[in-house]
Amino acid sequence: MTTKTIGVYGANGIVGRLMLKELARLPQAHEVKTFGREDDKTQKVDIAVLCTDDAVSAELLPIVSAQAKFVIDMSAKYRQTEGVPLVIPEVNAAAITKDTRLIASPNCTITGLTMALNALKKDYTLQEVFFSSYQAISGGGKKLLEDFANPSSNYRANCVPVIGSIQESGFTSEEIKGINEIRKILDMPAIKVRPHTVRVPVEVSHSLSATIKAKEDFDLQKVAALLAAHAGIICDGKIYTQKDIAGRDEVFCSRLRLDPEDKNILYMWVTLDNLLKGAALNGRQIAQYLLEHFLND
Ligand code: 2RA
Repeated sequence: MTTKTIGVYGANGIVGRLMLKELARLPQAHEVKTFGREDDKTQKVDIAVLCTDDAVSAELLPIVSAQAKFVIDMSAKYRQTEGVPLVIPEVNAAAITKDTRLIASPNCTITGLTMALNALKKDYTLQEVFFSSYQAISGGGKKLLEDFANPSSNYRANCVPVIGSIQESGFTSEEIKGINEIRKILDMPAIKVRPHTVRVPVEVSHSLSATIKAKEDFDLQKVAALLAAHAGIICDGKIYTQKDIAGRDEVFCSRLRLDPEDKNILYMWVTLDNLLKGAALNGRQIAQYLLEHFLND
């Protein structure tokens, strides 16, 4: 493969910095250019990676897409746009076709749970998933981390059950993203998703407690085997906390158990590094897929 050019926009943010580290892990070295606010963004690149917020991604997209063969957007801006694949490579890389130009990377909150559901979906008819999230401060970006550093921050020694903005329905924007993104990635528009999202005083890594209902009764051994066999998931009987796995690439599924009265209801605890598999690592894996399948000359 000839050397390709990858442009990273927003390289000074939390995800942007990690993206540069991730791109350095590609199996083949490529030229990586960084673009700050003031830089000329009309240079040609093979892949543009937008590590920017929704508003900046919207501003940049028309400019960079005129110069780039592919654009990977890490923001939420285009995740629900018709025709834009929302991709976790271990789950639905095939949603990227030769005609795709823009790919969205999902919300860190649901990435791990969606991978677990994908593993289970192979053998079970999934109907419903309830989850409560325990989300790290770093998910809220640099500003929230700065706020958290302040001893009087409301996020210190506290759990805050509002992430994003509260909508007319009473759900937050974060919860609505969770419903829509799980459905889109798994291509299961009818699955019921019942979310509750909470910010906890942890700097890195998100956890979710999930309760999953299938049409069939679950077999716990089979569930553990399906999860362990799925690319990117560790399920080995140990219990994983946010502190244990910060800095790790994988999604960790633990505390598997069945409801004592209804064997078609499974409980689990899902933990992942929100900045890695929840963001920069997932974006790098999308770039790697593009390089291997569409830019491999
Ligand atoms: C959060 N999931 O943790 C969001 C960030 N993308 O705030």
